[in-house]
Amino acid sequence: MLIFYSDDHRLHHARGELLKGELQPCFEMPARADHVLQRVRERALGEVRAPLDFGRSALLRIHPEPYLDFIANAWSRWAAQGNRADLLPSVWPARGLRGICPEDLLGAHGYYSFDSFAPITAGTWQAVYSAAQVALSAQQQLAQGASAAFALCRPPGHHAGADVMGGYCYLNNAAISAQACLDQGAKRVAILDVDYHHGNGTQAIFYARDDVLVTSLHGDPRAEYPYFLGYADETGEGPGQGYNLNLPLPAGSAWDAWSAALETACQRIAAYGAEVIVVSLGVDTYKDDPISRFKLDSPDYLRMGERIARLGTPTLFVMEGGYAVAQIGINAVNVLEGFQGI
Ligand code: SP5
Ligand code: ZN
Repeated sequence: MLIFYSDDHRLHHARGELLKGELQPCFEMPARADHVLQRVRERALGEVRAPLDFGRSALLRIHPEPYLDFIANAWSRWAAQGNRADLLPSVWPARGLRGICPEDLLGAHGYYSFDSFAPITAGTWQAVYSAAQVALSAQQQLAQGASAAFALCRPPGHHAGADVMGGYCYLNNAAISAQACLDQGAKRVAILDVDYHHGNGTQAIFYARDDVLVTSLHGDPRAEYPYFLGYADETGEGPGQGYNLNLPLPAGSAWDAWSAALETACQRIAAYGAEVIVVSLGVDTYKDDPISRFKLDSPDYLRMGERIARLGTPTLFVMEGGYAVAQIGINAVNVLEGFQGI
């Protein structure tokens, strides 16, 4: 399959994230994409191509213009105030506060985020813009008849809502490409989110719609980030009622339990009659992931790819999380090799 990748991901390299009361090195780092790319090449998975530039219009189908402008302009405004450190939010419009976007940058960053895990650096906009173009370039391959393509996106996207960043995510690459499929004539698109964390942004974007079925396997939000979405009783609303499927699993879940949930998701996708599947491919389900608590092992990712392939539907793989950096390439590429039946 074709692989799309841009070096621009390197432009986003934040100094730290808040964990246990301290600023620690970011788990979401450039080396992640390097390892995946290296493994893609080692295994000769397919040709690696630079993305085309489709401009802002496909991004605007998911994200409102003021949100894009905020990300695009925040750093220059911040630097003009004499700042050099990352812009990191710390105040949010929670219950009892008003959702009015303030003029002040720290306030505006709080308005456009839901946690402290989406810092803005000098290169963040270029990196997230290019990641979205990577996803759109891979999507174009499917539109032209390919049975699969891999968008090696970084930063990831599935926590980003229409106008809210968080969880290392700014632009929702999977949602942008799912919408592009619809805009080019597909009637039913399914998203299968296998990242360890619930894809709260993706769910929120499509929650009231029946043209995108969102399915997600993830750590139970009672115990796991992002905490405030991802319960099994979230099944969609209005016309979207019945088109959201959450499969939360307890900490410690290994392939037996995980693959049973995958079976449930795949059967739902087959019943839906999806014309395209967008896989939010996070491999932070791995047993040695530093921030996650599932127990998948590297060969399990081959089985994962095989099961997805059995749906017999054109599939776009979009890179999401995975923080066991040395194994991320093996695990992500195993899914793709399992899919291809290598
Ligand atoms: C795309 C993606 O995978 N985003 C994940 C964002 C998770 N950030 C919050 C991490 C909270 C970590 N709790 C850590 C326990 C470490 N022992
Ligand atoms: Zn994750």
